Amino acid sequence: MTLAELQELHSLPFFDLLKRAREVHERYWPEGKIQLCTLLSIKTGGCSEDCAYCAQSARYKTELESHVLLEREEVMTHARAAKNMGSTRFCMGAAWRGVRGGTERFEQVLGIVRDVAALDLEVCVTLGELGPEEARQLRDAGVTAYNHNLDTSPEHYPNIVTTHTYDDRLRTIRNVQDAGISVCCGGILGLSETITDRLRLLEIISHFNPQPESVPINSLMPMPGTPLAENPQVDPFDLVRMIACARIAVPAAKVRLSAGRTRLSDEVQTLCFYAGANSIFYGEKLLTTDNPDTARDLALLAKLGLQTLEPDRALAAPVLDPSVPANPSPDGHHQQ
Ligand code: SAM
Ligand code: DTB
Ligand code: SF4
Repeated sequence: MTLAELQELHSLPFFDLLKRAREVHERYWPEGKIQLCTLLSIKTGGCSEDCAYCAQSARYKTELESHVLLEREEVMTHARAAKNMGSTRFCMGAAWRGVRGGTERFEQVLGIVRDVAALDLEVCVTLGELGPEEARQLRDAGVTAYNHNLDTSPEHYPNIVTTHTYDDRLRTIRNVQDAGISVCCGGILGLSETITDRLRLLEIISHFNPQPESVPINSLMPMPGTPLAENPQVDPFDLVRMIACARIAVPAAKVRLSAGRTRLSDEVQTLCFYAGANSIFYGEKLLTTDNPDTARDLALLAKLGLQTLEPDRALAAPVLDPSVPANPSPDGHHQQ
């Protein structure tokens, strides 16, 4: 979708936007099930990057306790617990700028991925920058999806991160797609961005070829010690509008209502589901911050009569459409 189309959508009266999003949602997701994903931080803190929202950056004095890469068995304990509580996707995050093939830590991650994949869970990892060879090795080890967020517009990105570029992020996404891994790519609301920045993000994501398999929409969790610690909470109606626009712009993707649910009422979350969100992080912790209790989530899903989605280990990156260019870059040039 173009920016102009997204702007027109976003400025519709609230109910008109919801109606449009609901129509798309029902067409693409007739069963209306919700995907449950569980997160685990396998390597926490001490990151070289300066992402202004992140408690894991080594540049900021945060209250976070860092830890090195977890042992395989410890990760497996968490993965089994996630499976037992009904999660179908296990997402592992590492506070790294990126990973290189041939290093001990990459080999360790590959071992972890193989073990988790053997549990018949969808395996998602978010390890920062990846080259083509690393992406292939992750796919061979059993990774079904790779999370790499663009977070905001290319125009606002340099105000949030200076240690890597938007193009670096796009390059990793291309490498992941070329390896045949599904891409999970979304953003954060609450980074002092404009509505145009939010819609630019959706414009770029909607032009991916293939479109991402999932689009996480995070609301900033303000982390003490980071530059954005005092940012105000996002207006819940703006969050619902963003979810609705994401549903329309990337219709076949799971739109994940991600960080920030602890600050949302059941009623606002319900509006998000109505507008097209069909995935949540499930379990009491995100990477380093809190997430709602599982009992509260299950009670809400039951109240709404929403069923949960089964795992899809065969998940492949959606087939590339040869009639459209591969990931046009934000300035209109094509990526290599
Ligand atoms: N280091 C890897 C990377 O940057 O891609 C993976 C981990 S990173 C923590 C994954 C994503 O979590 C970020 O891209 C961002 O969208 C989200 N995130 C991190 N801190 C957040 C916060 N305080 N509030 C909301 N979302 C956050
Ligand atoms: C995503 O978009 N959100 C998740 C996951 N992908 C890796 C991470 C949210 C992190 C929230 C802050 C924290 O727990 O540190
Ligand atoms: Fe590091 Fe990722 Fe946090 Fe940025 S978002 S500081 S790359 S862990």
